[in-house]
Amino acid sequence: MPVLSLSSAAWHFRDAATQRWLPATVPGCVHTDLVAAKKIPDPFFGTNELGLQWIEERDWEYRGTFSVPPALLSDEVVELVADGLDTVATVTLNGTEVARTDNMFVGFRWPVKSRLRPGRNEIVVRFESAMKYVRANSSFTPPREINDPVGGCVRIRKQQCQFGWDWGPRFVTAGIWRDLRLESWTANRLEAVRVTQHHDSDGTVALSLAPETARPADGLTFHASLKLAGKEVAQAYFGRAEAGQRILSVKDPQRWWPAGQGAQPLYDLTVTALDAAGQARGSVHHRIGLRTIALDRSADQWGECFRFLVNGRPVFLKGANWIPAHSFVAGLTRRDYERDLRAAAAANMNCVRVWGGGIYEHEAFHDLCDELGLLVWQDFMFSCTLYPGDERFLANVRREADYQVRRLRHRASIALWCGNNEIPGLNPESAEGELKKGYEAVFHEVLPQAVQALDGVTPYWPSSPWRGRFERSHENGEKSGDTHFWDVWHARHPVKDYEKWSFRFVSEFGMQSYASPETNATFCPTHEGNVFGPAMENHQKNRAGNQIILDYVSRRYRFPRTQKDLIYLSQLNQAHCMQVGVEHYRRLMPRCMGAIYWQLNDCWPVASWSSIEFTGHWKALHFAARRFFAPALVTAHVPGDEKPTIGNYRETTVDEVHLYTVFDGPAPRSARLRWELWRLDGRRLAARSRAVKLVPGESVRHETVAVRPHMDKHGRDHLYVRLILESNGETLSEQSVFLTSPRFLALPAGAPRVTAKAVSPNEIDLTFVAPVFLHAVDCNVRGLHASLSDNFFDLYPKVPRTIRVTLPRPTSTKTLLARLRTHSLVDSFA
Ligand code: BMA
Repeated sequence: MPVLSLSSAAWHFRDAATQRWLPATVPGCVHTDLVAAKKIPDPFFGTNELGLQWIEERDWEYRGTFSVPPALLSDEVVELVADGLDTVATVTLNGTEVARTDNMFVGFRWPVKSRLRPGRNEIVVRFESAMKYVRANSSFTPPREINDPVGGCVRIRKQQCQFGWDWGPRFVTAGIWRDLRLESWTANRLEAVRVTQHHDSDGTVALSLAPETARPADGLTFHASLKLAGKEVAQAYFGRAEAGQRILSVKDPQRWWPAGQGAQPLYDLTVTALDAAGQARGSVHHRIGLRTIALDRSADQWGECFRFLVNGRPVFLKGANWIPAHSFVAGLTRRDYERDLRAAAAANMNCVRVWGGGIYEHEAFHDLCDELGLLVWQDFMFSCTLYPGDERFLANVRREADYQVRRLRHRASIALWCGNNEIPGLNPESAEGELKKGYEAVFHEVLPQAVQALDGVTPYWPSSPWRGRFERSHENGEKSGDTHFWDVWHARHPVKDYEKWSFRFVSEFGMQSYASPETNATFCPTHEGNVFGPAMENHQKNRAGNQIILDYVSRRYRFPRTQKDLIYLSQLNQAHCMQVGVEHYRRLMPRCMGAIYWQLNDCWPVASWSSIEFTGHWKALHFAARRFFAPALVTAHVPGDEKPTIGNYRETTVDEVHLYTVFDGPAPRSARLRWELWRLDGRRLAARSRAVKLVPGESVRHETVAVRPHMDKHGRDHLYVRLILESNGETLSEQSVFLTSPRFLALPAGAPRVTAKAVSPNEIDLTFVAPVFLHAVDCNVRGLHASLSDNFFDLYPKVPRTIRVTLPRPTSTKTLLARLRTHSLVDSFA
């Protein structure tokens, strides 16, 4: 079918109140176009955000001129297709209005043949200020939400976090944010194909195919072909009468699995509509994975389970929450998603939650999730506040849900449709009449109906968190549903409180840290880089953020020497908190079947809960995540705690260390569990090892190490326990356990000896050997844009540790060693 992309048209834009047109990019948005035209400075730099708020108050016009080839006009229908307009737009073609839109999350298709002419044409898209729209539609006033600085941004179906969030700036933009094109066809057009999989008991997978056409499909036949790695494995012709029935059958199917459970084979399905003369009337191509996904909520000994079954196998979901990859999402491509999604998979994650205050992500995002085996918990884009429920709004939501469900339902990685983020926390059930009705209508009628009618297989869950009814006590989170746990961080509870609760599934919990000095330098000149100064404060969007970081850092570490050390400690603290949470949730398996921390990525350079900085730099947390999400994990539960008594005397209730293995690999394996008790000055006091069997889905407590006698004799400030899980000489998992807060530890000073060995022009192995125990060694290779296979690791006395450094360009070992700086916890205060 002929297509004319309008991205390559000659585009200009202007403030609608002025006459001056400037060059524009489509897809794009007004902020990035203003930057490109040098009309505004870098919006992320310093406090520039504050001076750019005028942009949201203006109306903006985009004008494109393009030439229509006569062939396009010879078809019966020509449609203008807009995959995304942000947001209140009036579209005009050659001077005549085509349509008005008010939903950024819907793709549109308008017949425009009569308005086009051969040769030169002009399209104008005028965007009304979203702020004006919000004010004009003031009949609905939601109860104020903390992340809605505007008040009422929910009246418009637009990426909510553009209005500001507790990790994101306020840039209420406008623009043609996704692809825009002309498509022409005659007689009929195949629009979509609904694919339903049937996994039969003999192992065969059958696909039923339901084509959806622009006009009634009278007289059409369809051809379906399924290929794996370019080789056809099934094909068939079918008629309208067989639509929705089993069309293709795959005898020896290769199943798609989430990362860590198996491979991700993707089959190419192509369905073509043919008319009586055999002429193609449109074709749809999907890459699909053969798998079943179910949300199991059956009754069990604890209440009601909440676990995902993939191909019938229970899978513990390990992952992080995903926010928009950039403050300006317009025109993002695969490259923009690849870095962080690959990093998620590299950190042993098998899932991401697309959080409901952002956007429905780009096809490229979902391609990558399918390829990498990252299950997607897909929120609908509603978050943290109550929404209108009038007919006009509901119709708009219905259109949006229809569009998005049809767009994404075939994806191998789509595991769940979730109605919203955190709205039940605002007590919609006890809200005033209209608010309550609106809530019920959107999340218990319109959205589930769309999922049921258009997908029919993927489960729907009304909110995250949700328990099957309106209630959100921690006690009930131990029985059913999913939980967001923010006692640690927002309520400043002790980190140990993670271990207080036996939740069924935890879809949010988090701890902030500062981004690295390198990332901060991208928006802040060093002399203005004080974390409490105006530029850095503007890049800390949680009002209490700095205090809370300092609070938790001070509970665990000594007063840092420099701001760099503070940044390092904030990252160690964040990694520690998430480790405590995740390892607890994993030890609880199978009672708990998911741990999704807040948050994977950033949309600009900022202090936040992310494990990957905006620049792609991995924080200590991301390296820790790779360890605590490893399929075979050795983990310790240390019952008791150290607390100050009156007079600030330290008292501990710690007596024992309980050693567990947790395993969620696909097949059993044998391993050896070792522990060693060491004095920090280098004397080994005790050691033990035992053979263990790692069984999929099992968390097993193997050993109790009685540490109290050693604590009494040597003092807990002088001890650490080293844990190792190994198999055939390979370390599967390893960590150090302290019996007091690290700030009290008598850490020996020392630096590692480093040797380098080139493995390939772009890869160098670094081997570290330290004379003494060093905690959380941070290796920094300045300016080389290197990626490290591990970092923030412990070195044990005289035990070599090798990491691989991958460099974007060929680099000599000499250059690398010259750039390398290492420091460890002891250096942050010594
Ligand atoms: C959550 C999220 C976000 C927020 C985060 C940190 O509950 O859903 O709204 O950014 O906490 O406060």
